[in-house]
Amino acid sequence: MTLDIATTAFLSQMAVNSEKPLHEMEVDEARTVLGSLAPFFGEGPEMAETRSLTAKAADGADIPMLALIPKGAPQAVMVYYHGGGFVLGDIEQYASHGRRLAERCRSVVVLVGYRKAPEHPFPAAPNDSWDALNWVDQNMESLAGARLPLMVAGDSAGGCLAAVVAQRAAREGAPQIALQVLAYPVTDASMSTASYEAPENQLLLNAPLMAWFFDHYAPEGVDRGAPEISPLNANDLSGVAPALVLTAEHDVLTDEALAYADKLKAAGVSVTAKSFAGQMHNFVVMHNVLPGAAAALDWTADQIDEHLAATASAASDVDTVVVGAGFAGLYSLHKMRELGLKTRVLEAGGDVGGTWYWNRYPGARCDVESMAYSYSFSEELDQEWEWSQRYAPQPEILKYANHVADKFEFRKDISFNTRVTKAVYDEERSRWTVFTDSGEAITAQYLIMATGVLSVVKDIDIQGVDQFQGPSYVTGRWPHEGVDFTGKKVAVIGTGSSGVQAIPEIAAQASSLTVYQRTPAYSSPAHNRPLTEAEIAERKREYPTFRQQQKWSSFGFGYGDVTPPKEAALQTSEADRRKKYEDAWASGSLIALGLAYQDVILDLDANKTVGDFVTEKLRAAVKDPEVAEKLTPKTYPIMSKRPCIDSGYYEAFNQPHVSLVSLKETPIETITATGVRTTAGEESYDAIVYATGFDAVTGALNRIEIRGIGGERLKDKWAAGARSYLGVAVGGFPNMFTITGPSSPSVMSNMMVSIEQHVDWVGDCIAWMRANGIDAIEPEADAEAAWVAHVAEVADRTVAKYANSWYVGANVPGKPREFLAYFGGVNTYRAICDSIAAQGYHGFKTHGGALAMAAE
Ligand code: NA7
Repeated sequence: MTLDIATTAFLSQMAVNSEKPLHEMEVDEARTVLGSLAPFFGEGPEMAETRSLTAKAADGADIPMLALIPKGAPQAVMVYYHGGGFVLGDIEQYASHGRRLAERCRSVVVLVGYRKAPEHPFPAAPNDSWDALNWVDQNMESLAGARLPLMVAGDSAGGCLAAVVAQRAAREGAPQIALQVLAYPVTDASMSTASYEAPENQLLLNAPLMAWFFDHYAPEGVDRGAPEISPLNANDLSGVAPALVLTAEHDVLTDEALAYADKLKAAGVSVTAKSFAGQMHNFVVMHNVLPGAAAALDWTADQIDEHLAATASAASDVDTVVVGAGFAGLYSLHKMRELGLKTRVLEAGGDVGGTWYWNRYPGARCDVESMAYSYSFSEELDQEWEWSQRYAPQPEILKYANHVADKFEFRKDISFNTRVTKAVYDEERSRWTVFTDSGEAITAQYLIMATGVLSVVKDIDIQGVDQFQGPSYVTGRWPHEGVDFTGKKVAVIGTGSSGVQAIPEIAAQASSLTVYQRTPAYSSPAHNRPLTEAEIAERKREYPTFRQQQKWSSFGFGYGDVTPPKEAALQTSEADRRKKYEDAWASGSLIALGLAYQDVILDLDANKTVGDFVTEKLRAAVKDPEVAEKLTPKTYPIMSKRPCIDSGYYEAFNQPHVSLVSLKETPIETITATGVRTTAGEESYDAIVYATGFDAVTGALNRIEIRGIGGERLKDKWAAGARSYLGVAVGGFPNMFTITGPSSPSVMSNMMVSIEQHVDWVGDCIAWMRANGIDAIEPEADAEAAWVAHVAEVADRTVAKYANSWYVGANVPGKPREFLAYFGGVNTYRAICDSIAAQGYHGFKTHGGALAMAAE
């Protein structure tokens, strides 16, 4: 026998505690014993709403029901019949299983309290089941808010009832059943299959217990072979609803369940059947003790999703689904429209803007100059839009995103407040099915993941975060209405770019500000200022040349990175070096110091000359030497973590109401109800701001259940590191394109330039596929492996390896350590991508069409 270990342990415990078998008990006693198993079913998730309902049976009796309404928009309604041999079990015992089904299958689950034997023998149970089903069908809109697909489901005896009502619905032409979900259903009361004989199947359910059930349910004189008791005996199963049939390897009911699946199939019904290895009868509901229950639930939910998607209306088919309506998503939509492809954009936020929609904290702005951090694809747009400042603040960048969306009428193809939960690739049809939290399933040939690289806020890994009674804020999810800190005592935790930008602005409002710093940042002044009309006019005049310049520069800025530095810091006199660093400092550019000399990011000694220069500057800016000392980075080379540019960051600490706590000296023990407790003691606050960063680059992709060829999950493929080809495509996930994905220049560049480069390249690739009748494209494993190795090797040449930064995933506990971007330069990367395309997409394999290659 190959029972899984959890089942073996459970049965051993039962054996130790057992008194006598159920079938030797009186009915009431057996019901009590079964009821006592409820703790093994666990609690189940919280629902949006639970409703006790009553349907009327044809004979006037009440049929109690429990409707479990999950959070989020449901995709279907499931009428569920519990197991228990028509004698035992009730809707209360099944409530936790129902809640799990409701949440995982995104369905309103209605548990039916059909009348049980022996008080109410056959046909009470199937009649009540039928009446309840019709009640739900007629009241669906009040239950689920809309007319949704209707499913019937059940386990064991409940599986029998589900099968029976599905047959009847087919016979009578209504109600329309989208799917029947049968867990080890009773389908044959003869109890004569081989499953009944096998000694290893006599677990929880056996022939004496089944006989005891049937004796109560269908006592002498009742024809147990009738299809209403033994649905396997139905003559004609054509037109019956599609079925999912799941069975346990060690269950007396397995053979009859599979025989029913086969008979349905033979009648032309679509059936998906699965036998769960190492499992026994009843396993699907025993969530607290048997991991097999979770596996069965996952399988059921996935099958339901896929089945409902397959039957979804043709209106849900498009050429391309784009996930995200930030700058990458908007430009992807534009490109797809240029190619004449029908496209849907799905966006979790309430409007366009991505990063700039969510990050509304005070001081938020981009570290790339606005005239460079903007689209280049439309000369008209370049000429008509006016930036007010060198580094425009977040509201202005968001306004720009809105302007672009209006100008190109993007919104009509975007669904807002719609989060993509899952995407599944069907290799036979070369299509993706994309599932959303609003219950929609959309199929598309191409899937463009424009999900952003800094879009998932990192879980705050500080103890006690939930305990604080006052308001707390996360920079990456700032309230739309803004926050007024006037007169408030505020704590800010985190001193990366977000903290560095927010701290001076919060300090300007708060009566007291304490900054909790784990690792000091290297920051230089942004020298932000309003743009003059002359500057704007000149840049606009130069735009055509400037945009080209950006594309072929090393960071995509187009200023300061067009010509690579030739000199080495270590071969330059100290006086010349200082002059260069002073110029870089005065320039207010994010990259000027790093690009001052060619060896700054390659050589630790050269790097130290820049680090020392910045330290000297900060010590000059900060009046209190003790505070300056704390603010001085000592544990990593400059540029190995993302540098910052600021507007008065160091100077903020000169104000008497601003203080700094070094968490290296006094770590946080916990957040408390009133404030923050470090090893030095507790401090109370009116508000806490977390500027603790993001699950960068891979976070958004890994949070979606993405399944490629053979059902492989992207997050499994990436468990040890994000493997892709060029950061834009992933082997095993055909026709999925990741805009600014891991191992592309992305965060090591001006995102706008990298976004446009990726989207243009993807557009060209799709156009090429269509011109050649190619259905699908994906990287070859060798090409992918070589690219991953190259990206690592390039990063390894730099000082980046010396820091525990988000660049290498070190900020998220458990994340694999790897450099998440290509450090070889935007220009080099563009040349590589162009060359690969010119060679007929070298390193990719294709499916379908004249040029179809190896994999066919
Ligand atoms: P960052 O750069 O990841 O900064 C997060 C900050 O929060 C950083 O100082 C972290 O210290 C600190 N942090 C994170 N977790 C903790 C805990 N548990 N305790 C104390 N301090 C913590 O995120 P940002 O939002 O500032 O910037 C992200 C990027 O957005 C930025 O680089 C730009 O590209 C735009 P640590 O350094 O990990 O010791």
